[in-house]
Amino acid sequence: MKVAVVGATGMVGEVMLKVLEERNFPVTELLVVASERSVGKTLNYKNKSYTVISLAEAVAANPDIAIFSAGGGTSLEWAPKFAEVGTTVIDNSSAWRMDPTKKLVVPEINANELTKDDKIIANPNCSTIQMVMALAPLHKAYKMKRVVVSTYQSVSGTGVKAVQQLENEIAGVEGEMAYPYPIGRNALPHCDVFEENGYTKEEMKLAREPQKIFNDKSFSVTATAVRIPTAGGHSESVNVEFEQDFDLGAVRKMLHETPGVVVQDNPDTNTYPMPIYAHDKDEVFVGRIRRDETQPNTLNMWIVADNLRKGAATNAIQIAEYLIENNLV
Ligand code: A2P
Ligand code: 11C
Repeated sequence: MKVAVVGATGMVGEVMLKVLEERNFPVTELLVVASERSVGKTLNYKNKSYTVISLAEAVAANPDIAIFSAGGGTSLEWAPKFAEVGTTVIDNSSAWRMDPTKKLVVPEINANELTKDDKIIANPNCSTIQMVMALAPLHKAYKMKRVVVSTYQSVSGTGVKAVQQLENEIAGVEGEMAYPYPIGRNALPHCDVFEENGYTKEEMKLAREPQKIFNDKSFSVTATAVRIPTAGGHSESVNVEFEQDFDLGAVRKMLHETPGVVVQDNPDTNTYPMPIYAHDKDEVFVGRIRRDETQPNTLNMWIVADNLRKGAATNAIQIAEYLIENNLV
């Protein structure tokens, strides 16, 4: 496969190259693509050096697959240009996610919807991916009615500038601010921009994307998204009410048997998911599994994943793997 990584110099792009390498993705030719600012720089992949090229050069090279993580604006402008020359684009930005003509895919859940005609495929938001990974088997068994989620999101979700802000604050040095307030020793109930309804864009992604992924509008999600001073890994407190009652043992068993999900749950040994465990892992970790004793058919869970991996790079690369395995590219 001739593969283009668009946004290769960015935080997600760097992890994409690492994950492609680790999974021994069938790359016959690699194109590393970034903005004009980075053209001519070099990046490493499998101990070889690659020179960064521009988007126009990459389109002209006609890759089989282009994996984008270069921001929504770049995707809106350039994904159609790749699609026109026959490239299949897997896009990690929010640009196409809610476009009714594009699929929004978590491979373990709905990759079977993909066809050869899908030339622009959207990767969901990181906090959505980890939540739906844990909810999918439970929704199938007990039918979700309503989800209340509060997130604890790492600064890496915002990008390099935010990671730098946290590091500067820890080191006690002045620097550029990515957030309107300090993030060290703080918690900001503010991820992405505010919308007219008083929710942030991140909260509305959590509300809307699951319905599209499950192709089901019979349940609702309400979210509060909070930025905390962790360097990597998003955590979520999830309260989910089902139509049907469940058995807690069966819930644990189902989660345990779900590919890509790891149950870490033993209060006796202080075992529960944490960002420091999830770091650099592709799985979604679930713990603190317990019944909400205040209302029927309701469950509480704590879900953690590496937002740059399963939340972004790994999920996108799993989509590409599915396309190849099923001759869809
Ligand atoms: P560059 O490094 O040249 O700015 P992050 O999300 O970590 O900030 O990374 C964003 C990625 O998207 C980087 O690789 C960045 O390249 C790339 N990028 C940003 N704007 C553009 C653009 N207009 N065209 C192509 N790539 C872009
Ligand atoms: C965050 N979820 O942690 C964001 C990062 O819609 O792809 C990714 C933004 C997106 O702030």
